[in-house]
Amino acid sequence: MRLIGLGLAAALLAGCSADTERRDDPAESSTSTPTKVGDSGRPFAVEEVGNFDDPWAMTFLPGSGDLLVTERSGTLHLRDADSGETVQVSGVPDVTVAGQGGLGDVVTGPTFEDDGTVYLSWVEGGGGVSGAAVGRARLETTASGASLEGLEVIWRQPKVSGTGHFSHRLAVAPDGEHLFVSSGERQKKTPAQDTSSTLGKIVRLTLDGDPAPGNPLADESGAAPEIWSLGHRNVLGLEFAADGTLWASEMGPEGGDELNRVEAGGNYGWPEASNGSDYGGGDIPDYAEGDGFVAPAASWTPSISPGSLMIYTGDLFPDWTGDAFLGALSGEGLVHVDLDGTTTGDDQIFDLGERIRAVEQGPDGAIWLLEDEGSGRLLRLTPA
Ligand SMILES: [Ca+2]
Repeated sequence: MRLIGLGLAAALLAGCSADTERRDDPAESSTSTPTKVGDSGRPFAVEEVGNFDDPWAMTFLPGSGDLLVTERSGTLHLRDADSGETVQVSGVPDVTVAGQGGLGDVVTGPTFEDDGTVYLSWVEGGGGVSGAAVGRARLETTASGASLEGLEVIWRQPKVSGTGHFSHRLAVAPDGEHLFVSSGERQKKTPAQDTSSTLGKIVRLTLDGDPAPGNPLADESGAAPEIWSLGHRNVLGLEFAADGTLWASEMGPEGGDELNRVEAGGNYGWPEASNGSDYGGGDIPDYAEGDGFVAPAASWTPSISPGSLMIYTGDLFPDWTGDAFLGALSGEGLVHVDLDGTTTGDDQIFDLGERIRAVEQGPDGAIWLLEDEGSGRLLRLTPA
């Protein structure tokens, strides 16, 4: 494992040394173009089971199998598993809708079946600055509707100018004691390497939103104690595998989209290293042995724009158990990456002809997708 101290030292050294030490050599790149699979090659049937306005995230509720769906404009829906009907959930916080921001992720807490605890993320703004907030509430349902009760903000991203790269994806750890949040670099680049800032990081919190004890920089003077890993650009997928490994999908710049295995204290390189380039062709060194950065387990050039990540644990698609699935925005499909524990194998993209914003596994092992923007269909994939 590469530690933060080494990563920063390497970055500083690289900044002072010749370009030849950090060359951008495609031959050394692990980047790939996935095999494209059209309609006829799909091992699944696609069924439309709903429709939402600019949906962003969804999560299935333990027990009932009902589905919560967020819309970026600030609406939360609850879809009944049996009838397929949806109700609007009241008590959602006011959100700032601008650029990539709005209502974001929703996940259930580890005690959901006892107390209805859910976690949400959204963007707060005002005075020309904005940032993501993470809140906790209880979902209460009645015969006629649903509401969020006792909503409290438990963590905030620093507020800065601009409307991009909030990330604000949530994942509850399998230990049931920690909440992980991806905190994007807000298109400011350099904060991702600044350990005093939580921008460009994945943070690890207690379920109350405090910095979790034992975080890797907790004893480092001036460092943000929430930090779990750094050097991230825009992590829009964050998911634990059954073996407890945390995986993250990350939007690269022009090319260089990534699937990363997230390690405590790992430095993932942005903006010092990327298998992509700056928009317009500006060079960014590829990951290279000895650069102090954790290279991606898989990366994609040209971009697929991964907006979400799911690790499959069902048995409806037995060949896919343990594999990673990414919803591709510009790639307009579902990317499948063969995962064998911590090692990635072949990848393929199922061409769906629409930007895919969210991917989740349903209670019965079906794969559920949400299309992006406008009238986004909710799709259910089952074996063909
Ligand atoms: Ca590069």
